[in-house]
Amino acid sequence: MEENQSWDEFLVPYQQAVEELKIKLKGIRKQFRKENLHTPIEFVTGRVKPVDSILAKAELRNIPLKHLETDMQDIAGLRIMCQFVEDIHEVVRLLRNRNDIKIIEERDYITNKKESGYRSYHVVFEYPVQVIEGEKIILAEVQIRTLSMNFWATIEHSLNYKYNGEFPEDIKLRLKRAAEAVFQLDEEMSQIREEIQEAQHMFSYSKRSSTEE
Ligand code: 0O2
Repeated sequence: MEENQSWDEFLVPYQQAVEELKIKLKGIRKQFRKENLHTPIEFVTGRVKPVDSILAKAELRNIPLKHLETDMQDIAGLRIMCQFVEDIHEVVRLLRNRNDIKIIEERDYITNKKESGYRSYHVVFEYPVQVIEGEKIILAEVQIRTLSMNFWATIEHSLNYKYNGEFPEDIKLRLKRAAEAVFQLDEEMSQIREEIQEAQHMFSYSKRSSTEE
């Protein structure tokens, strides 16, 4: 951010990027549904980080305001919610294949969950935005998670506000237990899905062979 720049001015390309990316990511969902295929994307949200959160994070991480563009990767933030853990990996593959974004970092908090119990897959990428002055490349972050991981993260995030980041030990423990329950739920759902798919496969196979007789 330049010294004489206003927040409104600074945030214009980020707002533009979030709006464009929401449309593009929702477009993936539409295409899957049109083809009558299981869509790996359940829903998409996006936001530009509020100025007070930018300032708080900059102070916490010692990021000078003039380095915001390069050092704060989630001013433009998108979230993709999926039904199953397998869908998260499918979404990551889809993102890697796009040529309108350039991935610069992936953080896999699914395999390596955070100390808090937080699980999600983060992809940081460069995205070109067309502004009046020409093209501006900004950084954006997309967080990809299941519906249940999102449920946990949303509640933990709002409790964080209440406790100002300092959870009492018993709450911390209960949140970790809740995160474990979310993990078990996702596992169970994946297994149920696999069994349904196998049963459908066997059903269509036996139907085919009976009509061929
Ligand atoms: P917001 O906008 O309020 O969500 P790190 O150094 O790893 O702690 P970094 O480098 O910013 O942090 O990257 P990270 O962890 O990949 O991404 C940070 C964002 O991930 C957070 O944004 C949250 O959205 C989410 N996140 C990370 N850890 C947790 C967690 O324990 N609980 C919840 N609910 N969300 C988490 P911000 O900056 O908090 O802002």
